[in-house]
Amino acid sequence: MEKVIRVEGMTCGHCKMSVEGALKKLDGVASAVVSLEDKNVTVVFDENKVSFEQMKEAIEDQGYDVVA
Ligand code: 9UX
Repeated sequence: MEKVIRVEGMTCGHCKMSVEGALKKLDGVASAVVSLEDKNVTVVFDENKVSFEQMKEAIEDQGYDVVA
């Protein structure tokens, strides 16, 4: 499925790479695309393999805040 997750604190291209990279490392995440303008990341994932909670943690581990 596809989900748009709101993320606070991403401002430059390196932030974008950090968040996308951290999500893509998770088993079950097929793609992750950050929009700096929209302050979100669109994730395509297999909900049987990865949970929202795991994705939230991966983003927070990079130092950004997930807005519920
Ligand atoms: Mo760019 Mo993002 O210098 O936390 S990496 S703003």
